[in-house]
Amino acid sequence: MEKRLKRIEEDALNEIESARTGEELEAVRIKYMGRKGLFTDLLKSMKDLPEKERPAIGAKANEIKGKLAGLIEAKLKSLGKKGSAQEASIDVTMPGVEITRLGHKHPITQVINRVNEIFIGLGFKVKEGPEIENEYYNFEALNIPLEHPSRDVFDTFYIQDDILLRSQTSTVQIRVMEKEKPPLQVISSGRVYRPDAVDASHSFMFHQVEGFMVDKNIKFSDLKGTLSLFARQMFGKDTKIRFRPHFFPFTEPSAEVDVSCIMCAGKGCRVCRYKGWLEILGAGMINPKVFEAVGYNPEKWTGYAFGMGIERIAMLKYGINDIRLFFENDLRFLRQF
Ligand code: 2U9
Repeated sequence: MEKRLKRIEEDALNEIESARTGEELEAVRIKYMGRKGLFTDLLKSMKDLPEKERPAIGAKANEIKGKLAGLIEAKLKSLGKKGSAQEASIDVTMPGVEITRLGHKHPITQVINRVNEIFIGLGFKVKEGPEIENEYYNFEALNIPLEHPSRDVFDTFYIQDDILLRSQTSTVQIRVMEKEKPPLQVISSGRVYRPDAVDASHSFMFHQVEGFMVDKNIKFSDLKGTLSLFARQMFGKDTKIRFRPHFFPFTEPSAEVDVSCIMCAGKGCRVCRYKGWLEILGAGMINPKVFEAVGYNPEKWTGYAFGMGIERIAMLKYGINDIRLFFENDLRFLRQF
């Protein structure tokens, strides 16, 4: 009986040792320790032993059984760890997971990129600047006097006395002019902030693109040619532009610029309120006072500047009637662009 027990132990140890999977180990466990396993057989046949030998053999059999059960459990654990490591590794023969829904750029970013692309094609450089600014860059350097209504707390977000959220991207233009010498052609875009009551056409934050060119002998006709080319590339080759006199402190003379309606080509429709024209930007010749602020000689240098609201361009281009849709992060809206 002792010999039989010894052999069972040796066989079981060998089989545990050579088992490679959890299933193989389970098979070993059932073979030796299951209800109809070899240990059960052995214990059953103890009734044939002389009574005085039974306790010692029984104890030995239970000891071996316990040892084997411990070994099987330990091996199962180590196999489990290896198994998960294998699962984590990549099976290059598996078919790939199809990506059915790709993300894409926000419509505002798409419009900014398109505007940049057009002006880059005309030799402009793209520059960025801070959204938190001071009064000098947001107002003074741009010839916006202290009494101007835009400097009021109702029209600008002040953080502290002289610290504010920029209300226009012209701040970037001033910073570039201060650092670099003409000739310059610069375009800059980004968020601007104004404490407007939010409704379908106003937001406390929106995006602007502004551009300027400074060189010798830059004329209003250069501005007209540049904006006409921009409008045709942005809205279609038959787009016309017109200039209406206006006032901005930072440009003189200044104008508001309209494009022929991109919906009805100027015939008149609901979008253009039957005028045939859509106002899309402001522009003008840079005021000599701005040149003086950045240390350029206004007798030597001339230049034009323009600015536009990106949301307005995107709303016209895509036929969107509520500015709030851009900022609600509703994927049903965003997926359409
Ligand atoms: C410098 C000098 C002048 C940028 C300009 C406008 C006219 C303009 C508005 C369009 C709609 C702002 O988003 S909006 O509300 N902008 O009408 N912006 S000229 O003039 C500059 C810029 C930089 C150094």
